[in-house]
Amino acid sequence: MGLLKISYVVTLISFLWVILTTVLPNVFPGNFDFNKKLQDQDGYLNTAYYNSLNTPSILNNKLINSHIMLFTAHPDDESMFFTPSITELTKENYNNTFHLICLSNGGYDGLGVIRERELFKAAKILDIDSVKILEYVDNINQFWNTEDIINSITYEINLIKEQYDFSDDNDIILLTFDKDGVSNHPNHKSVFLAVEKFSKISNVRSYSLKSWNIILKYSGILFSSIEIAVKWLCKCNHFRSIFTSLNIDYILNIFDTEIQSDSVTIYSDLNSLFLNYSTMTWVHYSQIVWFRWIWIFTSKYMNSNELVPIV
Ligand SMILES: *[C@@H]1O[C@H](CO)[C@@H](O)[C@H](O)[C@H]1NC(C)=O
Ligand SMILES: CC(=O)N[C@H]1CO[C@H](CO)[C@@H](O)[C@@H]1O
Repeated sequence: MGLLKISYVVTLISFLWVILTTVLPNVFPGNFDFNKKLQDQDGYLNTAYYNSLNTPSILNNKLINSHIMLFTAHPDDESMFFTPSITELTKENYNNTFHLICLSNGGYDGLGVIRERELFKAAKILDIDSVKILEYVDNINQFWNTEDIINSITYEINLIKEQYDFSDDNDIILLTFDKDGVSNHPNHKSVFLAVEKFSKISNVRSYSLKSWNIILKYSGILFSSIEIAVKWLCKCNHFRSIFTSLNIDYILNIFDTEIQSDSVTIYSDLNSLFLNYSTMTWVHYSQIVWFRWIWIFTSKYMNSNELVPIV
């Protein structure tokens, strides 16, 4: 009986999530007048080129017309943590070129060669323009040397500038983990430390993926749905004042991220969620052990990302 009730609740939340992320943005598409032509050609539910939930903060933060370089530590990091950002930022209207630089081949269990192949396949599905795997040694007990990584970052940036024939650092945006690295993995943290240091000594903008606490992390679509519902409702002054009077920190924070433009929240819609699920299950099959299934269906990182500028 208890199980039946849980399944009702899960079904209800799933329907709610689809309405909030996919149906409502189509009914209220927002008014973005860039690349009109592409919008008009969009056959799929009008969300393949922009999404009224995500597009405003992406435009505010100028995450457009750029070369976005995502630095990860292992093949599958991009699919486990960053898919909402990748599927959103690679949409054609934003005119970004997306580069993935993975610092190791994830060979800790001896599956390096398979995982390299999987990464290239995932990149194809995710519409990533270029992929490179570096030769750092995958080890859950080891930090990588910050200066080494900074040298690698500098080298890769110069390579891309050369390949795509531009010289302005403002055309580049770096993206990586934050100081907690989602899971506290020392390899993840090392990449953050290097990107952080690099962005201090250069003009390159960089963003980190916010690590959530354990409750948010395993909340699947629950808190995402609440956040989006609050965002929709607070467009109406009446609800806004009700919410403000409740004075709940969690909800006030959602307001803040909606109003302040310095952090970018990205939510998947139904289309990109399926894409996320399938890259993880279909492409990174060597990594699908039982606990990864739990991750896929309970992790909030599979349906939303919060990107915070590194300063
Ligand atoms: C697209 O981005 C590139 C830089 O990556 C820029 O040179 C070009 O002008 C942009 N195109 C449009 C239509 O804004
Ligand atoms: C299978 C699928 O849904 N693919 C879509 C995923 O998202 C990208 C970018 O938003 C689209 O270009 C794909 O068609």
